[in-house]
Amino acid sequence: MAETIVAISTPPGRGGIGIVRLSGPQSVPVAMRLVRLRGSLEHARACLADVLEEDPESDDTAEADNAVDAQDASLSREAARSWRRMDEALVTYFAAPRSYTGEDLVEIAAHGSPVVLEHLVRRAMLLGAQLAAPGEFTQRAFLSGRMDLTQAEAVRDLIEAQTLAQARLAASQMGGALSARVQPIKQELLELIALLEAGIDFAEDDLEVAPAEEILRRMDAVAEPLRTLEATFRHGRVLHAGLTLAIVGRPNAGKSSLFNALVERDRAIVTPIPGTTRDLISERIALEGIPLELVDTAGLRESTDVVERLGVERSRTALADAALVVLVVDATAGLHAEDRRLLAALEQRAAIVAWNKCDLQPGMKPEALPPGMVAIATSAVTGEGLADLRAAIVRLATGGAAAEPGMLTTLRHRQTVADAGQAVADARKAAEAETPHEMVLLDLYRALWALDALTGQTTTDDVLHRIFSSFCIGK
Ligand SMILES: Nc1nc2c(ncn2[C@@H]2O[C@H](COP(=O)(O)OP(=O)(O)OP(=O)(O)O)[C@@H](O)[C@H]2O)c(=O)[nH]1
Ligand SMILES: [Mg+2]
Repeated sequence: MAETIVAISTPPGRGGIGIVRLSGPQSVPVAMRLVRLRGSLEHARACLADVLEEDPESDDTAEADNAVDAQDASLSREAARSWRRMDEALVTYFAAPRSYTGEDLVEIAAHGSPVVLEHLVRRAMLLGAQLAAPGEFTQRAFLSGRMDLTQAEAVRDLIEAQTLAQARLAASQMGGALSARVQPIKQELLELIALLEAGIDFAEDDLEVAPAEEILRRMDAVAEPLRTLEATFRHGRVLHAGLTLAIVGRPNAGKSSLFNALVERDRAIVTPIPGTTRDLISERIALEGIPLELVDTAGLRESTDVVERLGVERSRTALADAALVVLVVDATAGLHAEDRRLLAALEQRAAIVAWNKCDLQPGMKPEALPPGMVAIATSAVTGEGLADLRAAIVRLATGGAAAEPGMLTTLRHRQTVADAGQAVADARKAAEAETPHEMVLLDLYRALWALDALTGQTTTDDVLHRIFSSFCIGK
């Protein structure tokens, strides 16, 4: 039988309310010894209760009856003891299988005092409950079939979301958006497999179950949506994980001014003196829900000043590390040799040129830039071009792909879909070469296995462990 687990499900520290959660067959008997209900326990109904502390003065202090299988017996023993009330709580009971974990589940919402909550957990453990591992409640929900693996991952993503768009993305995945997208693809694949299997069964009778073109067409009907799904990773990944954007350029170009405009507060020092910024300054912002770590850097130039030289070194590291780059050029000065060097280095990277101080050079067009490099005339002072700059950053981050339901958000997702796509491509090649269908089927089963790994039907234990151990305790 499954162990009964217990954990504090609210964040560490003090708060208005703190919740201890129990799940497993012994949840109710254990909970009934932690609290005294003032009403009766009903499914999905909150019930007021007193949190109990055993009175140390009392004679009967033994915790001998750890096994709390006979609820009535233990309750009558309880009655003989003397108790002190240490808190009031709301107790909610969810009967299996209609609970988060699919098991009997009890939530005790006491006041958020770590002392009280830890006391409850300690007592539950003395009564035979096990301390829950990180993510164990959700893992049980997955194992009991309450949710598939993509939905379980989405629970973690929702908790960790930093922007509303991330939360929405996680919520739609939690609702099964990704699984719903995979389902019809899997159905097509299963039908194709069934067709080929039938062909093998009838092979002796010399019956063609389906013409070769029909089989190829059906393979394409699986491969095509897989490709489309894989392409959603481009946007899904940045929405899920965010990106770093470095603002670089020559001293005095207006990097810190643009940085302040983008973070919408006066964060970095701005002066007319070149070499004002010495160290890296970073701030998190969200553009259309995409979390961005913005890094303002020291202006790039040769310097004899030790501090400035160290700052410039850091700028170069930040420039190398960033996923996106905004190169700020002072429009009144035009392209400098240093700018040209930077442009050449940025040619293969995701970069935008901010042709800044355009308020001082009205009507001035950015100088000839490498083909494909996006340039935007901006003014950190008047705000001109900033909306365009934000839009260009979003386009650069997402590759222009729109957000859609059921996007792939993690490398694990991408890998399984890519594996499935590759297996179907192999099957197609084999079919074209008129390989016996037994061999073609091996590739198709590989594709099926990969799709099942995405939703968790065939996921190995170590992968499951990796996923659930990234959760917090109590979830
Ligand atoms: N007119 C005008 N002035 C600007 C604009 N952007 C920045 N400036 C001015 O240019 C000067 C330098 O701006 P900063 O933002 O400190 O430039 P920086 O690139 O961070 O400079 P360093 O930190 O020295 O590398 C300040 O006096 C700003 O007010 C702009 O778009 N228009
Ligand atoms: Mg600066």
